Amino acid sequence: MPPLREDPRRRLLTRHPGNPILTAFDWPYFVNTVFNAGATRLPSGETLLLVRVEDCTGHSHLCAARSADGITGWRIDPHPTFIPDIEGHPEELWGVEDCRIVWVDELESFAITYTAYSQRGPCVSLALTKDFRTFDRMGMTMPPEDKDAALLPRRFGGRWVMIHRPVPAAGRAHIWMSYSPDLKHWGDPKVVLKARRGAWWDANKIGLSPPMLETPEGWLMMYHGVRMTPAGCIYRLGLALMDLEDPTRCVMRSTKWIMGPEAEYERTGDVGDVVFPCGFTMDPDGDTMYLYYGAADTSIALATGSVREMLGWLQENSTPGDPED
Ligand code: BMA
Repeated sequence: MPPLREDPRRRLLTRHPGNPILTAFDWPYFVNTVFNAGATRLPSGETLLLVRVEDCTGHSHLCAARSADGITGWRIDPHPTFIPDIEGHPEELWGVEDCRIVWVDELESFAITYTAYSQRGPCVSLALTKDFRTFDRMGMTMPPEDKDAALLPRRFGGRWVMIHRPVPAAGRAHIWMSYSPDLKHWGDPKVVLKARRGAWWDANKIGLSPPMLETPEGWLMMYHGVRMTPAGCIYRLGLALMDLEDPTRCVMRSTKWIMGPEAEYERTGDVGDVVFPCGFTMDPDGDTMYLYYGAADTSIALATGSVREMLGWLQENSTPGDPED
Protein backbone atom coordinates (compact mmCIF):
# COMPACT_ATOMS: atom_id res chain seq x y z
CA MET A 1 0.00 0.00 0.00
CA PRO A 2 1.43 3.46 -0.84
CA PRO A 3 2.05 5.84 2.10
CA LEU A 4 -1.10 7.68 3.16
CA ARG A 5 -1.35 11.43 2.68
CA GLU A 6 -3.31 12.14 5.84
CA ASP A 7 -1.46 13.78 8.71
CA PRO A 8 -1.20 10.98 11.30
CA ARG A 9 -1.68 13.50 14.13
CA ARG A 10 -5.07 14.32 12.67
CA ARG A 11 -6.15 10.82 11.73
CA LEU A 12 -9.54 10.16 13.26
CA LEU A 13 -10.24 6.85 11.58
CA THR A 14 -7.82 3.93 11.43
CA ARG A 15 -8.16 1.44 8.63
CA HIS A 16 -8.20 -2.19 9.70
CA PRO A 17 -5.02 -3.96 8.55
CA GLY A 18 -7.12 -6.86 7.23
CA ASN A 19 -9.04 -4.59 4.81
CA PRO A 20 -11.03 -5.22 2.78
CA ILE A 21 -12.78 -7.43 5.33
CA LEU A 22 -15.40 -8.80 2.89
CA THR A 23 -15.27 -9.28 -0.86
CA ALA A 24 -17.30 -11.10 -3.53
CA PHE A 25 -14.95 -14.09 -3.07
CA ASP A 26 -16.29 -14.60 0.47
CA TRP A 27 -19.87 -14.96 -0.82
CA PRO A 28 -21.56 -18.37 -0.72
CA TYR A 29 -23.10 -17.74 -4.14
CA PHE A 30 -21.75 -16.09 -7.28
CA VAL A 31 -21.89 -12.27 -7.20
CA ASN A 32 -20.14 -9.34 -8.83
CA THR A 33 -19.45 -7.05 -5.85
CA VAL A 34 -20.36 -6.53 -2.16
CA PHE A 35 -20.32 -3.02 -0.67
CA ASN A 36 -22.26 -0.22 1.15
CA ALA A 37 -23.51 -2.28 4.12
CA GLY A 38 -25.87 -1.20 6.88
CA ALA A 39 -24.63 -2.33 10.31
CA THR A 40 -25.93 -3.03 13.78
CA ARG A 41 -25.02 -4.94 16.91
CA LEU A 42 -27.59 -7.63 17.78
CA PRO A 43 -28.76 -8.30 21.36
CA SER A 44 -26.48 -11.38 21.31
CA GLY A 45 -23.51 -9.02 20.89
CA GLU A 46 -22.92 -10.18 17.32
CA THR A 47 -22.36 -7.68 14.53
CA LEU A 48 -24.79 -7.86 11.63
CA LEU A 49 -24.09 -6.30 8.27
CA LEU A 50 -26.86 -6.00 5.70
CA VAL A 51 -24.71 -5.89 2.63
CA ARG A 52 -25.50 -4.49 -0.78
CA VAL A 53 -24.76 -7.31 -3.21
CA GLU A 54 -24.64 -6.61 -6.92
CA ASP A 55 -25.12 -9.63 -9.13
CA CYS A 56 -24.15 -10.01 -12.76
CA THR A 57 -27.40 -8.47 -14.00
CA GLY A 58 -26.18 -5.19 -12.44
CA HIS A 59 -29.10 -5.22 -9.98
CA SER A 60 -28.58 -5.25 -6.21
CA HIS A 61 -30.18 -7.11 -3.30
CA LEU A 62 -29.31 -7.20 0.41
CA CYS A 63 -27.65 -10.10 2.19
CA ALA A 64 -26.99 -10.50 5.93
CA ALA A 65 -23.53 -11.37 7.29
CA ARG A 66 -22.96 -12.02 11.00
CA SER A 67 -19.74 -12.08 13.02
CA ALA A 68 -18.86 -12.40 16.72
CA ASP A 69 -16.07 -9.78 16.61
CA GLY A 70 -17.31 -7.67 13.67
CA ILE A 71 -14.06 -8.32 11.80
CA THR A 72 -13.59 -12.02 11.08
CA GLY A 73 -15.50 -15.30 10.91
CA TRP A 74 -18.44 -13.90 8.95
CA ARG A 75 -21.44 -16.21 8.57
CA ILE A 76 -23.15 -15.12 5.39
CA ASP A 77 -26.73 -16.09 4.59
CA PRO A 78 -26.54 -18.85 1.94
CA HIS A 79 -29.13 -17.04 -0.20
CA PRO A 80 -30.14 -13.38 -0.68
CA THR A 81 -31.83 -12.11 2.52
CA PHE A 82 -33.87 -9.22 1.12
CA ILE A 83 -34.72 -9.23 -2.57
CA PRO A 84 -36.79 -6.77 -4.61
CA ASP A 85 -40.53 -7.42 -4.36
CA ILE A 86 -41.41 -6.31 -7.86
CA GLU A 87 -45.08 -7.31 -7.71
CA GLY A 88 -45.89 -5.69 -4.38
CA HIS A 89 -43.43 -2.81 -4.81
CA PRO A 90 -42.78 -2.05 -8.48
CA GLU A 91 -40.44 0.76 -7.39
CA GLU A 92 -37.92 -1.99 -6.55
CA LEU A 93 -37.74 -3.07 -10.21
CA TRP A 94 -34.04 -2.31 -10.64
CA GLY A 95 -32.92 -3.42 -7.20
CA VAL A 96 -32.55 -2.47 -3.55
CA GLU A 97 -29.38 -0.71 -2.39
CA ASP A 98 -27.41 1.03 0.38
CA CYS A 99 -29.49 0.39 3.51
CA ARG A 100 -29.17 2.12 6.88
CA ILE A 101 -30.27 0.32 10.06
CA VAL A 102 -31.63 1.99 13.21
CA TRP A 103 -33.01 0.23 16.32
CA VAL A 104 -36.27 1.90 17.39
CA ASP A 105 -37.30 1.16 21.00
CA GLU A 106 -40.91 2.27 20.49
CA LEU A 107 -41.39 -0.16 17.61
CA GLU A 108 -39.26 -2.90 19.18
CA SER A 109 -37.85 -3.29 15.68
CA PHE A 110 -34.99 -2.31 13.44
CA ALA A 111 -36.00 0.31 10.87
CA ILE A 112 -34.25 -0.25 7.55
CA THR A 113 -34.23 2.59 5.04
CA TYR A 114 -32.94 1.66 1.61
CA THR A 115 -32.77 2.88 -1.95
CA ALA A 116 -35.39 1.32 -4.21
CA TYR A 117 -34.23 1.76 -7.78
CA SER A 118 -37.40 2.49 -9.73
CA GLN A 119 -38.00 3.22 -13.40
CA ARG A 120 -38.39 6.87 -12.39
CA GLY A 121 -35.06 6.88 -10.53
CA PRO A 122 -33.83 6.00 -7.04
CA CYS A 123 -36.29 6.56 -4.17
CA VAL A 124 -36.36 5.89 -0.42
CA SER A 125 -38.20 2.89 1.04
CA LEU A 126 -38.64 1.69 4.61
CA ALA A 127 -38.97 -1.80 6.10
CA LEU A 128 -39.13 -3.04 9.69
CA THR A 129 -37.65 -6.26 11.04
CA LYS A 130 -36.99 -7.90 14.38
CA ASP A 131 -34.67 -10.65 13.20
CA PHE A 132 -33.35 -9.86 9.69
CA ARG A 133 -35.21 -12.95 8.43
CA THR A 134 -38.73 -11.58 7.96
CA PHE A 135 -39.35 -8.00 6.91
CA ASP A 136 -42.43 -5.80 7.08
CA ARG A 137 -42.31 -3.39 4.14
CA MET A 138 -43.76 0.09 4.74
CA GLY A 139 -43.23 1.02 1.06
CA MET A 140 -41.86 4.13 -0.59
CA THR A 141 -41.43 7.09 1.75
CA MET A 142 -39.77 9.61 -0.58
CA PRO A 143 -40.39 9.77 -4.36
CA PRO A 144 -37.51 9.84 -6.86
CA GLU A 145 -34.94 11.13 -6.95
CA ASP A 146 -34.06 10.67 -3.32
CA LYS A 147 -31.67 8.42 -1.36
CA ASP A 148 -29.18 8.29 1.56
CA ALA A 149 -31.96 8.13 4.16
CA ALA A 150 -32.09 7.09 7.80
CA LEU A 151 -34.73 7.30 10.48
CA LEU A 152 -34.00 8.95 13.81
CA PRO A 153 -34.55 6.42 16.60
CA ARG A 154 -37.30 8.34 18.41
CA ARG A 155 -40.02 10.93 17.82
CA PHE A 156 -39.54 14.68 18.15
CA GLY A 157 -42.66 16.59 19.22
CA GLY A 158 -44.67 13.44 18.55
CA ARG A 159 -43.39 13.02 15.00
CA TRP A 160 -40.88 10.68 13.39
CA VAL A 161 -37.94 12.31 11.59
CA MET A 162 -36.20 11.00 8.48
CA ILE A 163 -32.98 12.34 7.00
CA HIS A 164 -32.80 12.07 3.23
CA ARG A 165 -31.19 13.57 0.15
CA PRO A 166 -33.43 14.58 -2.74
CA VAL A 167 -31.79 15.61 -6.01
CA PRO A 168 -33.44 18.70 -7.49
CA ALA A 169 -33.83 19.16 -11.24
CA ALA A 170 -31.59 22.21 -10.94
CA GLY A 171 -29.14 23.28 -8.27
CA ARG A 172 -27.21 21.54 -5.56
CA ALA A 173 -28.19 18.35 -3.72
CA HIS A 174 -28.51 19.12 0.02
CA ILE A 175 -29.41 16.98 3.05
CA TRP A 176 -33.04 17.35 4.20
CA MET A 177 -35.23 16.12 7.06
CA SER A 178 -38.94 15.35 6.86
CA TYR A 179 -41.54 14.47 9.47
CA SER A 180 -44.26 11.84 9.80
CA PRO A 181 -46.94 11.02 12.37
CA ASP A 182 -47.10 7.36 11.31
CA LEU A 183 -43.96 6.45 9.25
CA LYS A 184 -46.20 6.42 6.17
CA HIS A 185 -47.09 10.03 5.40
CA TRP A 186 -44.08 12.34 5.20
CA GLY A 187 -44.01 16.11 4.97
CA ASP A 188 -42.79 19.43 6.38
CA PRO A 189 -39.41 18.99 4.62
CA LYS A 190 -36.46 21.19 5.64
CA VAL A 191 -32.94 21.60 4.30
CA VAL A 192 -30.62 20.82 7.22
CA LEU A 193 -27.15 20.72 5.65
CA LYS A 194 -26.23 22.37 2.36
CA ALA A 195 -23.73 21.27 -0.24
CA ARG A 196 -21.08 23.97 -0.44
CA ARG A 197 -20.00 25.65 -3.65
CA GLY A 198 -16.88 26.20 -5.73
CA ALA A 199 -13.73 24.27 -4.88
CA TRP A 200 -14.92 22.80 -1.57
CA TRP A 201 -14.52 19.01 -1.12
CA ASP A 202 -18.27 18.84 -0.42
CA ALA A 203 -19.48 21.20 -3.17
CA ASN A 204 -22.68 20.58 -5.12
CA LYS A 205 -23.70 17.17 -3.74
CA ILE A 206 -23.68 15.76 -0.21
CA GLY A 207 -25.58 12.94 1.49
CA LEU A 208 -25.93 11.20 4.84
CA SER A 209 -23.50 8.32 5.32
CA PRO A 210 -24.39 6.09 8.33
CA PRO A 211 -27.35 6.93 10.61
CA MET A 212 -26.69 9.75 13.10
CA LEU A 213 -25.20 8.90 16.50
CA GLU A 214 -26.71 10.47 19.62
CA THR A 215 -23.99 11.91 21.91
CA PRO A 216 -24.35 14.19 24.96
CA GLU A 217 -23.16 17.08 22.74
CA GLY A 218 -25.60 16.51 19.90
CA TRP A 219 -26.31 14.20 17.00
CA LEU A 220 -23.07 13.32 15.26
CA MET A 221 -23.63 13.19 11.52
CA MET A 222 -21.12 11.63 9.13
CA TYR A 223 -21.85 12.76 5.62
CA HIS A 224 -20.29 12.21 2.23
CA GLY A 225 -19.21 14.99 -0.10
CA VAL A 226 -19.01 14.30 -3.81
CA ARG A 227 -16.26 16.22 -5.53
CA MET A 228 -16.88 16.23 -9.27
CA THR A 229 -13.65 16.34 -11.28
CA PRO A 230 -12.83 15.89 -14.98
CA ALA A 231 -11.52 12.42 -14.03
CA GLY A 232 -14.72 11.39 -12.19
CA CYS A 233 -16.19 11.83 -8.72
CA ILE A 234 -14.33 11.54 -5.40
CA TYR A 235 -16.45 10.43 -2.42
CA ARG A 236 -15.11 11.63 0.93
CA LEU A 237 -16.42 11.75 4.50
CA GLY A 238 -16.98 14.75 6.79
CA LEU A 239 -18.65 15.50 10.14
CA ALA A 240 -21.45 17.71 11.39
CA LEU A 241 -23.07 18.08 14.79
CA MET A 242 -26.82 18.62 14.94
CA ASP A 243 -28.74 19.99 17.93
CA LEU A 244 -29.92 17.33 20.37
CA GLU A 245 -33.45 18.70 20.78
CA ASP A 246 -33.88 20.07 17.25
CA PRO A 247 -31.86 17.82 14.91
CA THR A 248 -32.67 20.06 11.94
CA ARG A 249 -30.33 22.71 13.46
CA CYS A 250 -26.67 22.35 12.54
CA VAL A 251 -24.39 23.37 15.42
CA MET A 252 -21.00 22.72 13.79
CA ARG A 253 -19.77 21.43 10.48
CA SER A 254 -16.28 20.28 9.56
CA THR A 255 -14.31 22.34 7.12
CA LYS A 256 -12.12 19.36 6.13
CA TRP A 257 -12.92 15.82 5.21
CA ILE A 258 -11.88 13.19 7.76
CA MET A 259 -11.44 10.32 5.34
CA GLY A 260 -11.02 10.01 1.60
CA PRO A 261 -10.01 7.27 -0.83
CA GLU A 262 -6.32 6.53 -0.25
CA ALA A 263 -5.79 2.78 -0.07
CA GLU A 264 -5.55 0.74 -3.24
CA TYR A 265 -8.89 -1.03 -2.55
CA GLU A 266 -10.59 2.40 -2.19
CA ARG A 267 -8.99 3.92 -5.28
CA THR A 268 -9.54 0.99 -7.66
CA GLY A 269 -12.65 -1.05 -8.32
CA ASP A 270 -15.92 -0.90 -10.25
CA VAL A 271 -16.21 2.77 -9.25
CA GLY A 272 -12.81 4.07 -8.14
CA ASP A 273 -12.17 6.75 -5.50
CA VAL A 274 -15.15 5.94 -3.32
CA VAL A 275 -15.36 5.46 0.45
CA PHE A 276 -19.04 5.05 1.32
CA PRO A 277 -20.00 4.13 4.91
CA CYS A 278 -23.63 3.14 5.52
CA GLY A 279 -23.30 1.79 9.06
CA PHE A 280 -21.35 1.55 12.27
CA THR A 281 -21.45 -0.31 15.55
CA MET A 282 -20.32 0.98 18.94
CA ASP A 283 -17.95 -0.95 21.15
CA PRO A 284 -19.26 -1.65 24.66
CA ASP A 285 -16.70 0.98 25.87
CA GLY A 286 -19.19 3.56 24.51
CA ASP A 287 -16.49 5.40 22.55
CA THR A 288 -14.95 3.18 19.89
CA MET A 289 -16.80 3.24 16.62
CA TYR A 290 -16.51 0.42 14.06
CA LEU A 291 -17.31 2.12 10.78
CA TYR A 292 -18.13 -0.16 7.84
CA TYR A 293 -17.73 1.32 4.39
CA GLY A 294 -18.01 0.33 0.78
CA ALA A 295 -14.67 0.68 -0.98
CA ALA A 296 -14.73 1.57 -4.68
CA ASP A 297 -18.21 -0.04 -4.99
CA THR A 298 -16.41 -3.40 -4.86
CA SER A 299 -15.67 -4.54 -1.29
CA ILE A 300 -16.37 -3.80 2.38
CA ALA A 301 -13.75 -2.24 4.61
CA LEU A 302 -13.57 -1.33 8.29
CA ALA A 303 -12.15 1.72 10.05
CA THR A 304 -12.23 2.39 13.79
CA GLY A 305 -12.19 5.69 15.65
CA SER A 306 -12.98 7.39 18.93
CA VAL A 307 -16.21 9.40 19.00
CA ARG A 308 -14.72 11.58 21.77
CA GLU A 309 -11.79 12.44 19.48
CA MET A 310 -14.13 13.18 16.57
CA LEU A 311 -16.14 15.61 18.70
CA GLY A 312 -12.94 17.26 19.98
CA TRP A 313 -11.56 17.57 16.46
CA LEU A 314 -14.85 19.07 15.25
CA GLN A 315 -14.49 21.91 17.78
CA GLU A 316 -11.14 22.83 16.18
CA ASN A 317 -12.01 22.24 12.55
CA SER A 318 -15.50 23.53 11.99
CA THR A 319 -17.57 26.48 11.01
CA PRO A 320 -20.53 27.24 13.30
CA GLY A 321 -23.90 26.29 11.80
CA ASP A 322 -24.47 25.69 8.14
CA PRO A 323 -22.90 28.02 5.52
CA GLU A 324 -25.12 30.59 3.82
CA ASP A 325 -26.07 30.16 0.17
C1 BMA B 1 -23.80 6.96 -5.05
C2 BMA B 1 -24.57 5.74 -4.61
C3 BMA B 1 -23.66 4.72 -3.96
C4 BMA B 1 -22.36 4.52 -4.67
C5 BMA B 1 -21.73 5.87 -5.05
C6 BMA B 1 -20.47 5.73 -5.87
O1 BMA B 1 -24.62 7.80 -5.82
O2 BMA B 1 -25.18 5.18 -5.73
O3 BMA B 1 -24.33 3.49 -3.94
O4 BMA B 1 -21.48 3.85 -3.81
O5 BMA B 1 -22.67 6.62 -5.79
O6 BMA B 1 -20.72 5.02 -7.06
